[in-house]
Amino acid sequence: MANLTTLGQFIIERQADFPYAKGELSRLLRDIGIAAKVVNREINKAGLADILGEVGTTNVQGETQKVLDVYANEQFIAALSAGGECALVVSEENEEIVILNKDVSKNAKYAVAIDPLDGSSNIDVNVAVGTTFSIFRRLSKEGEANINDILQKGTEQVAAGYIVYGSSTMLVYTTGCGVNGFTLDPSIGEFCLSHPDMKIPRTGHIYSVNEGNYVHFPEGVKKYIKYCQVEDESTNRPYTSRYIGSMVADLHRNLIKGGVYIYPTTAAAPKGKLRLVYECNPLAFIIEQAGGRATNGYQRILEIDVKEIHQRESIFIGSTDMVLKAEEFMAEYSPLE
Ligand code: P6P
Repeated sequence: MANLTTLGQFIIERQADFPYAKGELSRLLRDIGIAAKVVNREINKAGLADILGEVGTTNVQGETQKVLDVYANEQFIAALSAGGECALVVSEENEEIVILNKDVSKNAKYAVAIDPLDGSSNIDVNVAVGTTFSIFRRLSKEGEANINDILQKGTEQVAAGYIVYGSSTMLVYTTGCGVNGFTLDPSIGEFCLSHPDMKIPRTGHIYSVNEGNYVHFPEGVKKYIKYCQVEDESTNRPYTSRYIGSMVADLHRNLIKGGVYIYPTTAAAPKGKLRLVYECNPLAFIIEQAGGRATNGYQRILEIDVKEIHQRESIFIGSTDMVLKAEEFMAEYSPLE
């Protein structure tokens, strides 16, 4: 137990990272950690507790809602509401913004965007899933929070992170002063610092993309995929293809080993599939803080104008040199009109 640093201890020790906050952001991050432990418990027994399968509803994305999607959403919103530091939540599972209980949150400083359970179609087949979260200081000073509190560019995030429910459950977050990873120790029910100051390798040999959509990809993506597959010892190619249909898990592996994840435009997703506010922006903040790069093939993700809460965006994210190489192919073969 000697050198164990829990998430709570770490947040307090790093309080100086965000001097403007008097502990509210610390409490908000701890609230998210609490919800993550509750969701983790349910995910780990999903096969037993009859919480697999679908609830027969669809979310705003038209995606079938899994029992655990809905459960996770309820847990995160409940924890944020009870904590009193968050005034407003945007969630993949809710069409509209959720104004949290006004009596408690009227003085709350923050707004949170969340994908409570990304990759949930993998739950029934026991593949890793994830949660992503993005935290902004609210712009509305008094009274009720409103949508403008969350329609802010990714550069305005004060904190962001993800939880990956895999072979172990990890919470990885940044407040703009580097990236730190915490592994849940179920025996004590605490997230413990396991990956201090995470840095993504500048290059790697893993590319993550759904090649089943190849025929619908922009020409630049097709050319980049072929580049990844060419034999060239000097650049450690051919690369390895790793894509498990759960972005948080793919991104986490690439963060540790080096690699690039690409979800470009496709016929089915002409603006890309992933959502800017609660998927692309938080993961872009993390990857940039870890020394990587995140764009839509042309523009830095964090600088993209946010016009609506469920806005979709293409994403090229991971090791800087790999994202830059993909952007070279996009510039040459799929230039912006
Ligand atoms: P496809 C999960 O639904 C998700 O949002 C990401 O986690 C994942 O990488 C991607 O979509 C999978 O989408 O179209 O390749 O099945």
